[in-house]
Amino acid sequence: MKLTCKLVTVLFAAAWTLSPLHAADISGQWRGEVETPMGQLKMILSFQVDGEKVSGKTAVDFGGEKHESPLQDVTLTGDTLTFFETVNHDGNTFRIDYTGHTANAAADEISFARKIGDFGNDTFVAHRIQAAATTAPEPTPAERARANLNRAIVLGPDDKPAFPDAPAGFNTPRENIAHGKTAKIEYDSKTVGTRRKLQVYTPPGYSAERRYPVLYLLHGIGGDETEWQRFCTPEVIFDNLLADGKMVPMIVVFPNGRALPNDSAEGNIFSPEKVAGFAAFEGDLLHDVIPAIESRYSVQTDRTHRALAGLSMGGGQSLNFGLAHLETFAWVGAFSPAPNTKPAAQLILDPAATTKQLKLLWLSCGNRDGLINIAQGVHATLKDNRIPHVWSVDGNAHDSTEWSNNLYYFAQKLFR
Ligand code: FER
Repeated sequence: MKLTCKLVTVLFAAAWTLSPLHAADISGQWRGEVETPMGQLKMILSFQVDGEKVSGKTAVDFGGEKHESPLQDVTLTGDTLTFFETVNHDGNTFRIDYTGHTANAAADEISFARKIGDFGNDTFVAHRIQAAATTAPEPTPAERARANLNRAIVLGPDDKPAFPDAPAGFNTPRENIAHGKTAKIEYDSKTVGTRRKLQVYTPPGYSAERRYPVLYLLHGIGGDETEWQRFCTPEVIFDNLLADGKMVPMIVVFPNGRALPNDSAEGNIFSPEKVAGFAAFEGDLLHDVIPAIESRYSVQTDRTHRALAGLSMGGGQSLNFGLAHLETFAWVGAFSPAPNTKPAAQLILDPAATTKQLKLLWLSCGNRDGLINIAQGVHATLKDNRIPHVWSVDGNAHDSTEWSNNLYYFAQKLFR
């Protein structure tokens, strides 16, 4: 009896190991060399196996031209491994499909066939050059966040500029025009429980005799209430636009969007605690910043005279808070929005109401910005729901040229 039991167990175990449905261990790094009509392509394939889930990436060196891309739809069934990658070459995006035969994976060998778009096939054998680290260290939130910045960029047909680069001199100070003032202000925040700083631009000739619309302009993950001034000289852009009669006189408020008792951009700016401060700013903005401004400045206080915009983390905040509070803001702008942007389905709860209430929704990103997938996702959802918006993709990266340029055009559209 005991023996039979043991025999059954042994047979079972043997059947399990031999079963073609039991996938081979493919984790680790594999090197392959592919002979293509255009020369030799060297490739490192890396696979991570996490239970049933397999993920990976390719790192390719093609005659000195290097690129990395994530593997998509990695599936390992029996001895067959399939996945694809999307490659961007000379402005064209195409798909490479891989089929691997893994029967000899235990001997560190996988043979692959590739199908390159609609125009080619080849085969190669990859050899394992490094086994998987037995305990892959979990990436820290900071590493995960930074990795996001290096994502492969895939452009779609809509991803084009909506306007040219700002004209020469748009951000050059001019002597012979009137200048606005930028003041440093403090306010008591019930939300954070501290006294907080912000900056306020008032246009030339600001007078309590009239009431002004207000733009709240938010900074990025490494910034604070002074970041826009360090990056982009917004006061110069506004003074010049006003002098040329291209902008409605408005007050522009630069708050600190990290609503924490310690709201400095020092230390690990990607830490979950610091990032959480950007979400908490919703309460500070609505309940503390806006009332402080409206009690001290001569401003119009209805939704059609309030705009919310920002760069990167501030772009994500503008979408998250602006679209959730159309009773407060009718003008919303996101320049290079960051991964703090809520999933698109959560941003647009009621497409018809959103369309009806918004005066302007502005979404932009540079086509060299590794975060562009965030803005692309928002654009796709807006388009699916037929929500009118500006979608502009130009040739910049995640940089101040991008933000200055967008501020220049966005400011001209406001409050008209
Ligand atoms: C991230 C990558 C970038 C992220 C935030 C950023 C919260 C923000 C960048 C910026 O504000 O410039 O993964 O996660």
